[in-house]
Amino acid sequence: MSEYVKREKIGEGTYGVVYKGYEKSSGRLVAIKRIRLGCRDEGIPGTALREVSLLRELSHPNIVWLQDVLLQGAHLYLIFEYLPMDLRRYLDTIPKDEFLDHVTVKRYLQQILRGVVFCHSRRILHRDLKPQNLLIDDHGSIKLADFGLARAFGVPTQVYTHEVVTLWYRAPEVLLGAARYSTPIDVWSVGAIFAEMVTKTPLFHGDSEIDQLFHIFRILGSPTPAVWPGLERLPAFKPSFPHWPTATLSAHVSSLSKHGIDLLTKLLSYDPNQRISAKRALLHEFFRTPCQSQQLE
Ligand code: INR
Repeated sequence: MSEYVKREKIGEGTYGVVYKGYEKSSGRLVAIKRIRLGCRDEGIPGTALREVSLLRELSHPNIVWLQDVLLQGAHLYLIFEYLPMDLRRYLDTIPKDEFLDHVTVKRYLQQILRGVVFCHSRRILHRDLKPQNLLIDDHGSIKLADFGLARAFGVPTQVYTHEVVTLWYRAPEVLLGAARYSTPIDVWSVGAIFAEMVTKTPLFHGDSEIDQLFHIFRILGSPTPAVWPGLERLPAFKPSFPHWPTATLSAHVSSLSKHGIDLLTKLLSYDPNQRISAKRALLHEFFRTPCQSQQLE
């Protein structure tokens, strides 16, 4: 850590505190994530360290770069590139009656999907994509942070400060206890984030796993084995779940264009096997037009 200077705390991630800092040699700003390891002699499991080290090779314009991994005493320090803002904070700075313009929404969504495709093509899942770990700069770039850490450390139910982990971006197959899940879980999160960029409000804001599931059911209609084969075999599925009628997503994102609604619907398909992949999403008609105005697209 002697090569870096740690300054103020800028965040509290799932695994530890994030500080702003800089690299002494270059003066370059960095984000320093301090992860407390288990008890003194417990140390970091070798597998976790190997997982984290692999993330250093994830070099892509839409992935926050992990430039260094340092083990010091009871802490693991992850040194990341620094970006001045996260998407959650940015959406919160927009005045009440104003919204992100649709050109920005489209450019952000495209970049988010490019970052996701890059990770998925390397079989790395994010597992916890949300506006708080999408970082933005002053030049229109958006980058994914926190990628791959879930595999190294697991997704806990509480962050280290006891703050609860948000369920708002969690895919229904995860909420229903699927034993095996894959890349579609991140695509679902991207869909929920897309809607939130349009409205500035979380699309599904549950406060428990069942409440989260029912928020999804109310907005998309309750899933049936017809749209989601195998649904009734998922561990947490109950035939007694309420049957909300098939609903129209468009009512919740009314300013979105026809192509936008179509893409959002495909990102939020119930059946993970039918859900569009991040790669295919980038080929969707929605991205064929740059969209000049809110009305045009
Ligand atoms: C900012 C954060 C700016 N930049 C909060 C923040 C407020 C304003 O967390 C952050 C990060 C950054 C950050 O610049 N690089 C990273 C966060 C994370 C990784 S993580 C890298 O993993 O999401 O906590």
